[in-house]
Amino acid sequence: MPTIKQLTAIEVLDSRGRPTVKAGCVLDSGVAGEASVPSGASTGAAEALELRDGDRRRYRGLGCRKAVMNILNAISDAVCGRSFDTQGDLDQRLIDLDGTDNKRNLGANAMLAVSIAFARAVAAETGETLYAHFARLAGSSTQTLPRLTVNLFSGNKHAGGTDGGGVAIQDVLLVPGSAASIDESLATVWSVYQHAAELCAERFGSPPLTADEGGLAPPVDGCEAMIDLAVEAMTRAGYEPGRNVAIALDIASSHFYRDGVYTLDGETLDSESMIERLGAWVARWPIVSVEDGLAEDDWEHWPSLRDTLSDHALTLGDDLLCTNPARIERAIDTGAADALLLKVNQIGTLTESAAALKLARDAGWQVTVSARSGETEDNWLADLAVGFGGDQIKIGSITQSERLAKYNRLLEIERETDWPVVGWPRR
Ligand code: 2PG
Ligand code: MG
Repeated sequence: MPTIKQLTAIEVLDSRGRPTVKAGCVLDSGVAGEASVPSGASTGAAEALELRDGDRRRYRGLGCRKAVMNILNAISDAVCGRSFDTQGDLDQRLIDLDGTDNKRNLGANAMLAVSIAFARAVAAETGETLYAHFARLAGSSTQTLPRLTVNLFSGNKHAGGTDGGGVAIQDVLLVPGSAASIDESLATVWSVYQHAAELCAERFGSPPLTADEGGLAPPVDGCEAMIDLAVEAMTRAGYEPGRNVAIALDIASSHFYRDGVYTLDGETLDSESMIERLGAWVARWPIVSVEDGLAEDDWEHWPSLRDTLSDHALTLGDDLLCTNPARIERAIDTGAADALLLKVNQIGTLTESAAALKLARDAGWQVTVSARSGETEDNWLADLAVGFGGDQIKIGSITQSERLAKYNRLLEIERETDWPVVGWPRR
């Protein structure tokens, strides 16, 4: 039974240069594990609270010293010298100690860093790979690798917002559907990315800026032009859109929804018109997944969105669900979605994330395991996506080391296991 001897914690910086938390967990045996946690920019209102210092003189209030001190004091006092049979026991201890509904006492950043550091330490002690350990936590026996969904173009919150005329939707992603391996998927995506960058340079006179996750942020005239450009890049790269490579969209529509209307590239759409628009998009382009097509509090219209998309694409809930079992249950009961975007820092512990996964699986949903727009060089997400048996993984683009740490880890896991990439999503 693993006994925690000591916890360590420091503030480190994420890929946007903002503070985040790194924790270490040393077991009595001397074996240790470490983990850094990511941070979102386009966050859902129902996410667990990421504890920030609020001192405007330091990192404009974004410092994580309080979260670090919570690990070194309150959490250490509660767990050091104690044995925890399972991850569930440790996580429950953290949840009880926090005692709030959104982890605002200890901070989800502090709690998740400890939760994953403990998992890493236990996996190391038992000699298990981290993905096998995560599989055991989730009760998953799946022996597949997740299909990649890779950020090609970005808009809105990941590309400087829309005030300067930026595109409303957040991400246009490539899904290398016919690639049989992670290796082939990456080579396919790389080729389309290069052609897209060249196309942008030809069309706009200069290479495009890159967004937070390394996607290109070209000055296109709206969302539809951005999707068209993605299709053109695929064709130029020699792929057949819809056969070799498809598209996933993160509409992130909560961020352009106010007072019951969506402001999409200057147009004002009510919920029905927004659904109609997305329905037209999935009929026109090879789109296989639509994330947050409606806003997180537009619950009433989500079932109709799902009905409209279901012949073509997954109705994927991110801000809608926030990896929160209560919200997922509501979505299952009302038929609001058919796929879960799973981000462990939205809920704050591995055990609750595994509960979210189980709910989605029991309902027959697909699952996309996702990074955040602010990431670190830590690569546990790759092991999590494999261990949890994710159908898709969303890490961002293929140009920045915080993303590549995870892609490279997937390559290692592929080499080690030789497991196949899961089949084409739905179509
Ligand atoms: C999303 C994520 C990742 P963020 O909306 O799906 O792209 O963004 O981490 O900023 O919430
Ligand atoms: Mg999203």
